Amino acid sequence: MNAITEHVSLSSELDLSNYWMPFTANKQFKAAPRLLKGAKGMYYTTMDDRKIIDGCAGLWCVNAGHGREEIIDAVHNQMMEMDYAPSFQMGHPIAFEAASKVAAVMPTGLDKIFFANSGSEAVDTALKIALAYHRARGEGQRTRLIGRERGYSGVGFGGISVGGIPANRKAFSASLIPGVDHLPHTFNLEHAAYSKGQPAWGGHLAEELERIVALHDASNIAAVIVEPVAGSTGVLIPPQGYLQKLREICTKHGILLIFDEVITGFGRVGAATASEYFGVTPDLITMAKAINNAAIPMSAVAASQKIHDTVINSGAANAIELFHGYTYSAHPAAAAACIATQDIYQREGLFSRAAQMAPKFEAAIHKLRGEPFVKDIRNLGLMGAVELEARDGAPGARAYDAFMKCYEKGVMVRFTGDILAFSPPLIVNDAQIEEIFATVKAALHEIK
Ligand code: PXG
Ligand code: PLP
Repeated sequence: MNAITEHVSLSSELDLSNYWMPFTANKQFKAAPRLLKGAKGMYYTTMDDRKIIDGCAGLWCVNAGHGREEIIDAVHNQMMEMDYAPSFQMGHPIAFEAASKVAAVMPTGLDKIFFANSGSEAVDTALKIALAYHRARGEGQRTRLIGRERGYSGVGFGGISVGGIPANRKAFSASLIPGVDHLPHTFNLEHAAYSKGQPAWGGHLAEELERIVALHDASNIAAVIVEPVAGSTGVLIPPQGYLQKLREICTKHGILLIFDEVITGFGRVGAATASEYFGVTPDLITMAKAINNAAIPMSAVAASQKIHDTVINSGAANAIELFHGYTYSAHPAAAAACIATQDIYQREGLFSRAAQMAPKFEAAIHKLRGEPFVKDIRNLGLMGAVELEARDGAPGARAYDAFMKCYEKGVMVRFTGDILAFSPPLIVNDAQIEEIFATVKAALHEIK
């Protein structure tokens, strides 16, 4: 026990000193901890027995709502049957079944599923598949990768290299993978503030890809990776025509297009995938989080048949074709949770429910226009952001205060910089949407 932990009135027996928390202001948190002990449906329960409505589906991942008994039962039964089995040179039926379920909701043609355990691993996997593919087809010099400013692709060395978040890269700058360029991000306050859905302005920014391709020559470029809608950096919606243009340019130059759908996959935008929603099919899709309602760590890459077959047919009949995989790839418990989750999505029609609720969500979030400090609001499907004016000399402080006020008032929101982000479970109802944004409004009136 240390001095900090003795102050924890909520949990006097709990030692907070050993757990080094991820992406957390550890000193600040441990001085005033926020501890959750339960979750069901749309709500968390705090240590002091308050109900908190979940405005962000955990970290954009609990799309079917918390504590789904079908998932819990499936995991329990699987663990009783077989807790673990290797996935290297061995198989278990549930892994194949999970792959079929996932393939069924991917865009047509993207039906080869490689499992990993986090979005970051999925991104590393997709980048490696892209390199392996070009090598297998005799273009091994295609090694360059193109990401985007304000992109988040996880925290592996691959992900932070193609990602475009300065803070995530700064300390690791000398060790980023070489040969990466970044497209400009597409957010523009002057031309696209308060856009509902896709901004009309900005499609031309995809042309920047031609400039990068000209600089290096297409023959050296393996892949472009973007989030169809950037989540982490504050819900940046692709301008009209932008993704289509990226697709065209990639196709023209033989460059693979990877959509990082770790957040947008499984209903978030009101369709199974953002690819389907926007009508743009990439060559590879990364997914994680809602793949199994975040019940057990799991992620995956969906690859086109062409990519898969090219790699698979490059080796001898008895040789491993892709030297890649994780101890827990297709872990039986994660696979069981995945199958049960996909069944819930289908049975309850949650992807179309998200599409149905989207106009209500849009109306409710845009009602915050004109409230204190609000300088932009943007939304698509069931994801949205409210950007606040930063406090002079203290970037992020105002959003943190708003987040804390909302939490005190019983609503969980996310904040990144001075942006509040919202992504409720797809089971959210009208009253809960109203409650989330009414609480944010009240909070904005109480902060400085
Ligand atoms: N790609 C994208 C597009 C993501 O959003 C990752 C990769 C990495 O996934 P893992 O499972 O390695 O975390 C992500 C993750 C937030 C937040 O609140 C976003 C993520 C994770 C945690 C918090 O913005 N995105
Ligand atoms: N480090 C060591 C020493 C290992 O033996 C392994 C896997 O066998 C790893 C790292 C990678 O772990 P994982 O497969 O869980 O990614």
